[in-house]
Amino acid sequence: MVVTEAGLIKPASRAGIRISASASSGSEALMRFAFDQPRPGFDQIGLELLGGDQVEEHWLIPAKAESGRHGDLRFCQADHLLYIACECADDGRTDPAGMTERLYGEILALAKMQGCPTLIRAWNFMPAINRGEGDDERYRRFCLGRARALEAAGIGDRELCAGTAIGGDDPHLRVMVLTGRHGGINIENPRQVSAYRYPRIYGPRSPSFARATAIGQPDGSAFLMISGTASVVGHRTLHEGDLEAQTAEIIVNLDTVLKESTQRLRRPALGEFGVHSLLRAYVRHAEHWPQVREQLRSAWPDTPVIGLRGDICRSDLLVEIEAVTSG
Ligand code: 3EB
Repeated sequence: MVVTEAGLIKPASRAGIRISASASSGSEALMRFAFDQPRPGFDQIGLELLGGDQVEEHWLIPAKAESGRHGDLRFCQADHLLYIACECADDGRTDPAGMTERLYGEILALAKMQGCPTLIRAWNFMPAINRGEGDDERYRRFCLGRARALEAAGIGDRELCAGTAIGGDDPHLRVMVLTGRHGGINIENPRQVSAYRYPRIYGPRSPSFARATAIGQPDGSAFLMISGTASVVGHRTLHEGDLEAQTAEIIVNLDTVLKESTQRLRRPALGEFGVHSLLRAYVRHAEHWPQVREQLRSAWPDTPVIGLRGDICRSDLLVEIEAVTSG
């Protein structure tokens, strides 16, 4: 993937991706998330929906999509994009490192086999993410398994993608990955140390994700996927125990990623979220959702938001927000 002098990104596929709150005629769904209730054929993330502007998320593509199964993996492929999802029973008590390494190994092998080996976006959900002390914390063990699988597949720090890792109460490890024949462009946040360079104090292997990944659209615009973003500056958590301050810090972090993307990709339209964007907020305590929603409404009044109850992967973090936008 190349950004030319003019800031143009080579399209990731011949068809463009669009996110929508519902199905739409003329487009096929590459990925669908239903947050409110189990619905056949929809991907569940196993978190409680707290509210917001929509109850489903459809990632649509104007191309024929073909679905299939491969062992424990489900996949959907359209044009040069491939979505792979899987869920594994996880009681929240066993060490997730081995299971994560195996699952990621299978996902990366399938992606390669299907001709879409490059990571574009990943989500990870698991129970009891903060259980365990120090390096035994389940999130840290998950990071170890993921890092080993990526390493075995020859995927380096430059080839990571935007990510989310959240804990919930549902007893499954769920991994969802969007890959492509061609990759995207990764954007880091100048206020934050890249997660893949976090120091040893956060675990035996650094988290394998980029702060954001952009892919080119056939019309020359960019589709930007921003990772789960928390109140982290440098590599440290800020505002422990203070919801309002953590949310304000996240808003600054998201704004910084937008500004960085605008400059790197030379697309002024990426500078602000709007009606065409979508925010997903994960809050550790359900009663915190109204406050987060209010702060997001003040920052970006027109932007749709979805609120979910989830545990953030550092126990001192109360809220994390991911985003999709285009321009
Ligand atoms: C952080 O900034 C918050 O391990 O895939 C955010 C998004 C976080 C993704 C991951 C972790 C992950 O470090 C944590």
